[in-house]
Amino acid sequence: MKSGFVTIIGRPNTGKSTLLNSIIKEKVAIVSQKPQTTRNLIQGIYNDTETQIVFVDTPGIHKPIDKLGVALNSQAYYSINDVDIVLFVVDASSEYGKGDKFIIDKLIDLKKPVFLVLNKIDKLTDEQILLKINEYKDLYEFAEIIPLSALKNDNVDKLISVLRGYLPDNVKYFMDGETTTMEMDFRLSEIVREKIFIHTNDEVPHSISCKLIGFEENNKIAKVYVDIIVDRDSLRKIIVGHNGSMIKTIGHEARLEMEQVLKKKVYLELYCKTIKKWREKEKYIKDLGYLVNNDE
Ligand SMILES: Nc1nc2c(ncn2[C@@H]2O[C@H](COP(=O)(O)OP(=O)(O)OP(=O)(O)O)[C@@H](O)[C@H]2O)c(=O)[nH]1
Ligand SMILES: [Mg+2]
Repeated sequence: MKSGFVTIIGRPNTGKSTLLNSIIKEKVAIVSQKPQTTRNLIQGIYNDTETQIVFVDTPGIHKPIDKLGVALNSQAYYSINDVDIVLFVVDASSEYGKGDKFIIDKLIDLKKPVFLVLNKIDKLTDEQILLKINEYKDLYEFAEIIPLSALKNDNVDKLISVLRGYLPDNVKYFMDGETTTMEMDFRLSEIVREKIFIHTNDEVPHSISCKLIGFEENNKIAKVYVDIIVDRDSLRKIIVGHNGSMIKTIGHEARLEMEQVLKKKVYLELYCKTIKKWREKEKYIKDLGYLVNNDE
């Protein structure tokens, strides 16, 4: 029996949450085509007969433009120091850039194994993959370099088998069958946030937050009430849409996904509220759960 904690870090949009879901074989983290989707540390638990690995998905490290951005980065930094092994995920189909260098600099003097995960290799030829490995191998003393495709689930099993050799512990932290430590409140509000990320553009998805404000259930049906918080009144119009069409689409898609997670019928009510400039107010950033702890 081998076990340990592994964090998944990298720039926004490199496929960290997709990788977590692919490893856990369940959707525990929301995913979108837009950067800065993940805002919290999200734990997923991988189990097989000889291994238990607790993976921590993190917000993409970026140049922050508001207090929310600072809080997101600080969660990723916190997780680096809180685990046994670091997976640094890059999008192998994009150019190595300043953002990657910034992260590599953060890893200098880190006395734990760092794996480089070259993700999105489904977009590359074998030759291009080799070129990428060569490009990265001298930038840091990576313990391992693993090319894979999180989306196509290609070579993800290899990552697990290589990780096994680095796990430091031999105790189980969680019961078999447990796939995540995230509370259902959080998972349900995140489903709504994902649909907003998918259906709105520009600053809109980054300006909203979602919070579960009510939950009741019996054997047959769950009633779920979620607040969509926007940071200015003009965004409420966009979220509601023409004749309520946008909020209907968001609600419909979110409800279908909640029914899969809860395995019962769901009645979902969404409310849109304004908290002016919440992304600049530490009180709300904390209240909405985007801080690791009071010291961060
Ligand atoms: N082609 C391809 N696309 C991928 C792969 N992995 C992830 N993606 C896509 O990349 C986009 C970003 O994926 P996420 O998993 O949300 O990325 P992330 O790193 O968690 O992003 P943040 O939470 O914003 O930091 C989505 O559109 C994914 O479908 C992959 O292996 N191949
Ligand atoms: Mg993510």
